[in-house]
Amino acid sequence: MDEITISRAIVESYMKDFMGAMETDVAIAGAGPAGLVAAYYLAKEGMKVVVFERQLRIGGGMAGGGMMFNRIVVQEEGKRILDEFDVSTKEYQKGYYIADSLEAISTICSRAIKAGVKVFNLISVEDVMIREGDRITGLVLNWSAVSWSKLHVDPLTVRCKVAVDATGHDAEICSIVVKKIGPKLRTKTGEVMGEKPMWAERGEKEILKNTREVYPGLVVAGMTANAVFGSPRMGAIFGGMLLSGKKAARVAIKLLEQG
Ligand code: 48F
Repeated sequence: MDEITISRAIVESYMKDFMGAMETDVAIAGAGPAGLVAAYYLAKEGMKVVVFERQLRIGGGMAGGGMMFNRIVVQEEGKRILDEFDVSTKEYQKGYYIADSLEAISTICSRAIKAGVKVFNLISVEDVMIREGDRITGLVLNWSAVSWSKLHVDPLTVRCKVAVDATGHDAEICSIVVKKIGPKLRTKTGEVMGEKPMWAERGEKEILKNTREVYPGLVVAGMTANAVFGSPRMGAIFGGMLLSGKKAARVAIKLLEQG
């Protein structure tokens, strides 16, 4: 056993993937359920996809289920997506299915990676690149440890044809766009309108309509979609996150086809 060989293997293999991430079809911020589901369906269609996740662990809010009870609930349409991923579900009551949140998120992540998605954890998206007449053309990255340590270190940039903001409740990429260039999102106010109080049924209904291109080259998915368009949160029902991820993939593919 040679420690230097182990070190070389890790650095070389990582760098190869990181270099590959410099130019992609779709770059996704956030490896929560919405981001990972979007990534999976994009990769399945042959797109080159990368996901950048701030935290050490993937999965965002899914692993924690509801109030740390590690279970999630999905409705019929959400169950169909879990079936596609081969995640087990049990009918709790007509129209309500329960799944183990750890099985769900680990399986979704595993299937995404096996489909060709490159997931980079411990990297935060801290800015965007806007070119070609008001269009997102890339994401600006830094090690999460840099901001956690309150260091000032300049970032690096990756180019993408389409970016997806799947950063959850804080809609971080959309907020960055508004902060940097003003209220130019395709919302009523042009700004991030902010998520409304818990209303599971409305939140789940509106998330699909809200999952769309919110600025040229930028698609919103998951809780970000509801936060940006001012729709309610929905708590520990996760069907909307899965359906939104799948729709975000369709929206991104359409944008890629349009060129
Ligand atoms: O929060 P998160 O799980 O968002 P989601 O996929 O799902 C929402 C549900 O978990 C739940 C819910 C269900 O009804 O409401 O809350 O929409 O995952 C978002 C991920 O993005 C990461 C963050 O660490 C989390 O894992 N993230 C946030 N900001 C950044 C980021 C950033 N600037 N760069 C990289 N990753």
